[in-house]
Amino acid sequence: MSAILSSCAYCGVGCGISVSSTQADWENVDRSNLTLTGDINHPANHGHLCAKGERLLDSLAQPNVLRYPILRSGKPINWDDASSLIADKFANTIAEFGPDSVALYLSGQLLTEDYYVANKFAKGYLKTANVDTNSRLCMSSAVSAMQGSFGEDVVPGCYDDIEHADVIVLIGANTAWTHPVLFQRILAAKKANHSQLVVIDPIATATAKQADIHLAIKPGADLALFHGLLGFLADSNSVNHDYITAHTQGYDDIIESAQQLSCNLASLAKIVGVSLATLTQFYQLFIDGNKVLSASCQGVNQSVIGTEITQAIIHCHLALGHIGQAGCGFFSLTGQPNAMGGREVGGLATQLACHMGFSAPEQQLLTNFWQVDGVANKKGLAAVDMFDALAEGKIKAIWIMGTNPVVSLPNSNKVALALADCPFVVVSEISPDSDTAKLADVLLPAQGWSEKCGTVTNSERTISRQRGFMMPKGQSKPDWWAISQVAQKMGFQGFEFKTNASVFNEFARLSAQVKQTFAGKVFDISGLANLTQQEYDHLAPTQLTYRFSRAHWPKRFTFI
Ligand SMILES: Nc1nc2c(c(=O)[nH]1)N[C@H]1C(S)=C(S)[C@@H](COP(=O)(O)OP(=O)(O)OC[C@H]3O[C@@H](n4cnc5c(=O)[nH]c(N)nc54)[C@H](O)[C@@H]3O)O[C@H]1N2
Ligand SMILES: Nc1nc2c(c(=O)[nH]1)N[C@H]1C(S)=C(S)[C@@H](COP(=O)(O)OP(=O)(O)OC[C@H]3O[C@@H](n4cnc5c(=O)[nH]c(N)nc54)[C@H](O)[C@@H]3O)O[C@H]1N2
Ligand code: SF4
Ligand SMILES: [Mo]
Repeated sequence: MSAILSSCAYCGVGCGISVSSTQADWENVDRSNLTLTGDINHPANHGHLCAKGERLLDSLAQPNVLRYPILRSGKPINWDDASSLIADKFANTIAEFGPDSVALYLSGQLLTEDYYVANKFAKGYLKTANVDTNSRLCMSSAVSAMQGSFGEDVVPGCYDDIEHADVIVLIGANTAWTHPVLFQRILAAKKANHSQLVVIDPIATATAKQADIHLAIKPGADLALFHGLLGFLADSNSVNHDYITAHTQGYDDIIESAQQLSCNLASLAKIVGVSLATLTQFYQLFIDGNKVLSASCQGVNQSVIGTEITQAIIHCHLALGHIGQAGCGFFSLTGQPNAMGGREVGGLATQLACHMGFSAPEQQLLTNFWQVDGVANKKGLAAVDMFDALAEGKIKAIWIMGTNPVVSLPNSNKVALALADCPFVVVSEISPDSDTAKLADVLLPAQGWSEKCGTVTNSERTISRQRGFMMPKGQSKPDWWAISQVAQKMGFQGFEFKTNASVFNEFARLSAQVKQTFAGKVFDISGLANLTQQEYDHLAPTQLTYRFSRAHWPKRFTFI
């Protein structure tokens, strides 16, 4: 019996799995010889799995797998011709209409290696930052808030904080359903440590039903709730002024408006939509519970004021000086298995790789590292704007990977019509049946979860290996390989990658260079640069640690 360790593909908890086979030979392994369990040594789940993870092997029986590249007419085409066609169409479109007439729309379900190569291709070679991802739909509010408050998209909390917390506050998150293994851990910690669970959600969800306090607030009232809490912390002399003076900026600018809310708690309770007793019970618990951990998800992120709400939550922790200490502070739950990895390679239209922005020195670093004549010099179009530009005919060629925007973006009819009218649509998929795949001029077969190899980064920024254990079906290929083929056909040098390890190494070397050049950068995977193939193959889950302590944090945190 031999086992392969990999990761669950379904959510941002990022559980480790172990797939065992009774067959000695992994090549041509048969599904009936496989068993799947949780990886007891993985720090995200310590062997636990939820119902979805336990049934991962059932997904292998997918009825209609895409095996070969095909054209819209249904005619099969070989990879060589398909990549030549895509290269020609992208090159001609750029020649006629400029770099911003093309776009890539990616997915938090891709691997970090796929994401890295896609970004390099678009921002370094096509010279457009029109590269966005479905992670925009879940994570952009949290990203902007952390960039604003901490100076970089860095998540202070981690799963271990759950056991150290006295109070856990879930805001806009139905964690019992959407991050079940983490929720079981919260319930276990609650039982063992008598910690309190607060759930803030307009609906009495399965999560809320397990809470000690459920604040069934009005939708969107989170902003008033947390801004009022900041005022309450000040009113009750709980604010850590030494910390604020030494490590933050902007407190004085916002505290007055916060206290305008907290000075009349009865009217604040009305605005928020809860009773005065519930409001004050929660506020008092935030002070009395020594260590408070707040975690938010889509009820906050998908709000039009999601960034402001997230910042209001962070402000309360900053005011107490409770950031970067065990068991307290802010934590952002990511939805997709690799939303975090995508953010790290710069998978959003609004950033460059390794948490860089578009300043001249940051562009220059990438220009030198990739040995190109300049990179995209301004932000590109974010998801919704990208599809608006598509509908307006401004984007004339698009490559969609690992996501089904016809279903998942708002205004789906508009998205479908825009794709139908777009002169050239490429879709990389594992299935020909998705609504988006049906609109592709060229449909490329991607490798599915059981076949592909690379890395993913979970909610608590642990990088884990995904390891394929099934032979890829038909001519399906890794997404990074497909992009590299097209890039080479366009005459670009720098896409001669032979393995996923070589892609990862380049990314890690870039991180080392960024860290060396910009001393204040917190994102740092330089320790993983230059892994040998064997080291990469055996890479154990590795967590990026950010030191938020006074000694190590170079920037001031900001009240915005
Ligand atoms: N089974 C399953 N699990 C999944 C996924 C899946 O498709 N299926 N998808 C994964 C992905 S990509 C994501 S992003 C996550 C999503 O994970 P969650 O965010 O936990 O999931 P949602 O169901 O969107 O829960 C959002 C909650 O916010 C509440 N809410 C709505 N408006 C407000 C508001 O104004 N304020 C507050 N405080 N709450 C509000 C809603 O009532 C809801 O309970 O799940 C991940 N896990
Ligand atoms: N109404 C409504 N809309 C929503 C949401 C909501 O709660 N309600 N939630 C939003 C959120 S948070 C999210 S994250 C999005 C999710 O929206 P999508 O990203 O559209 O979600 P999926 O259905 O998971 O689409 C993934 C696609 O990738 C394909 N695929 C699977 N594995 C691979 C692979 O390895 N490579 C490639 N190339 N393709 C692969 C699958 O066949 C599938 O078609 O939806 C958003 N839209
Ligand atoms: S909690 Fe998420 S990552 Fe873990 S087994 Fe369930 S779906 Fe997979
Ligand atoms: Mo999501």
